[in-house]
Order: sequence, then C-alpha cells, then structure tokens
Amino acid sequence: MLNIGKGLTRLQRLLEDFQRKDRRSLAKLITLIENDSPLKEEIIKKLHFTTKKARIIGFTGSPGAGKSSLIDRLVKTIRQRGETVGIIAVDPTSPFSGGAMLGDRIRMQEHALDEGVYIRSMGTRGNLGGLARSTKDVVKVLNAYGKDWIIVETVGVGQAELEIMNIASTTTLVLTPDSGDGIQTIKAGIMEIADIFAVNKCDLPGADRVATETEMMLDMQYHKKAWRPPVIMTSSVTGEGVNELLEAINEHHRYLQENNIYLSIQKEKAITEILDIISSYWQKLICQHLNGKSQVSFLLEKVANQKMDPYTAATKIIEILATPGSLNTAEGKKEMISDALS
Ligand SMILES: Nc1nc2c(ncn2[C@@H]2O[C@H](COP(=O)(O)OP(=O)(O)OP(=O)(O)O)[C@@H](O)[C@H]2O)c(=O)[nH]1
Ligand SMILES: [Mg+2]
Repeated sequence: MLNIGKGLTRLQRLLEDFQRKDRRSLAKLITLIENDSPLKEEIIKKLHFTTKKARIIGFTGSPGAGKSSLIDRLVKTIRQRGETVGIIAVDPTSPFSGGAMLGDRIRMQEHALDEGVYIRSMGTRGNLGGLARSTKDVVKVLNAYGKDWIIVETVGVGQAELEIMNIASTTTLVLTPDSGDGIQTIKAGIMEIADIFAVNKCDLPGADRVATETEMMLDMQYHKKAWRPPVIMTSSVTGEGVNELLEAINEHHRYLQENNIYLSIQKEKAITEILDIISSYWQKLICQHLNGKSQVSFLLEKVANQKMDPYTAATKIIEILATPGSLNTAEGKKEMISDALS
C-alpha cells in the first residue's frame, strides 16, 4: 500500500508526462477519473488552469443512425486541416468502458494509429461518480491535453443522454430515413437540445421526407429564436453534406461567440458543476457518519423510530456537519488516496 505522499508524487509524475503529451499518461488520467479515484480532485484542480482551446461538439441520435460513421468523416476533414481530435463515445446502456467499443473501433480504426486522434468509449461500468460527471471530467482532460476538437457521441434519447449532451456547446441530432425516425417520435427535450439536424443516410430513400418534416417542425417552433437549427442532408457513405455539416458547426460557434452566449453558457455550466460537487461532498460526508455512534446515526434512528421527521433531522445533520472541527475527513481521504495508485 502506498502512502499519501507517494500517491501524490506518482500523480505529479503522471501530470508531467501528460504535459509532454504522452498518450499513456492521458489514458491513465482518464481511467483514474472513470474510477472516481480520490486523486480525481487533484487532477481536475491542476488541469483547470491549463490553456484550453477545444471546440466541444456533441452527436446524438437513435442507435445505428450513423453517428460514428459521420464523426469518422468529420474527423478526416478536421485532420486534413492539421487539427487534433478527442472522441468520447458514451453509451449509457453499455457496461463496457475503457478502449473503444467494438463497433466504434471498427468504424474508426483508420484513425487508431493517428497520433492526432484519441478515441475513448465510456459505459456505465466503472463510472462510479456518474456517467455524465465522468464524461465532463474526461472532456476537461482532453481539453487540457491540447485537443482542438472534442467530439462526444451518445446514443439514445433519455435523461442521461440529455445531461451528457449539455457538455457540448454545439449538438447535432442525427436522424435517418430507415429507422422510422419520424419527427413526431422524437422527444421534446431532444429536439430542444439540437443546434443542428443531420438527416443522415440520405443515399437511402425517404431522406427528403424526414428533412421536410424537420423543416416544418422548425418553422413552427423556432421562428422567434435567434438561432434556427439548419437541417443538413448527409451521407457517411458518399460523403455528401459532410462539409456543410462542419460549416454549420462553425457557424453555430460564431453565433455563440458573437452574441456573448458562449460566456453565459460557461457561467451556467460552472454553477451546475459547483452545485453538483457540493451535493456529492455532502452525501459523502453524511455517509461517513452513518455508521457508528455519531450524532448523525442517532438522528437517523430517531427518524426510523418516528421520533423525528426527516426535514428536522436533515437540518440538524447539516448544522452538525457544518460546525468547524466537527468533520474529520482527513483520515478517510488519506486512506483513499493511498489505495488509489496501488
Ligand atoms: N446507407 C448508409 N448507411 C450508413 C450511413 N451511415 C452509417 N451507415 C451504416 O449504418 C450502420 C450504423 O452506423 P454507425 O456509424 O455505427 O451508427 P451509430 O449511430 O454510431 O451507431 P451506435 O453507436 O451503435 O448507436 C453501419 O452499418 C453503417 O455502415 C449512411 O450515410 N448511409
Ligand atoms: Mg456509434
């Protein structure tokens, strides 16, 4: 078992390798984040002040819509311009994490040997701090690594995906003519998060209809908004529309910058992130006091025995834990850190 000092020294070395753009250290840092390591806090603290320039963009849509294939096409164009990319493929339904998922590995294998492209898949397993939270932190690591572009792909249309997509500043919703992706079947939340609509597989019949329906829906909903999402027909097979898609992504970025929306989005993100950190701190603290003969567990017993209501107990617990000197988390933290790198 390592002691806290050794753990931090190794982290220091890892961060030095990272600054030298060593790919293995990048992978190691991401794994520590995925595992919700106690070193995560140190990592994020250190990386917060490094220069970041990445454009963070998201792709979402039904399974098999062609997100990975489309990203693959975009990456080719981005690489031709000499810019670098980090891709995070998030699948909340998959237990796999770490390397690329099989499908994505096959579709993006061409880039696997390219130093300028880093691909990482994330599933539910191992992401103890929550998938959306881990994804956010992995984006930070890739950004600090110096990537010009970070692309987040996520499958599906649920709450978890919405949260993940909030990380991106420009989100493309990928629709297709072959999966019954009628516009009426798409949930409201997903429609609202989309800044761009890509009607992919436009080499197949029915794409025109999907595009027309989408335009009609946008005409009804977006006439008052400053940014009206463009609808772009794409095909990852023929390459049609890929340049237009990239241009639309750039256009949206310019729109955010010129209208100062970018900065207010960053502020909103900071608030959400801090609230999230505070609430997980509290939860961790309270959990540390649940066992044993602490005042907290005494209060819990009272609630269980109907001698106190949960609201009064919660207020008292906050009072107890917020009193200076009442927290003794240093020991627990030391232990966790010493385990993290062993
Ligand atoms: N005809 C046609 N097929 C496509 C197109 N884009 C992707 N496909 C095919 O659609 C299938 C799914 O493509 P993926 O890129 O894996 O789709 P995905 O949305 O990333 O899939 P998941 O990550 O599994 O949700 C593959 O068989 C692709 O070859 C396209 O533009 N036209
Ligand atoms: Mg995919």
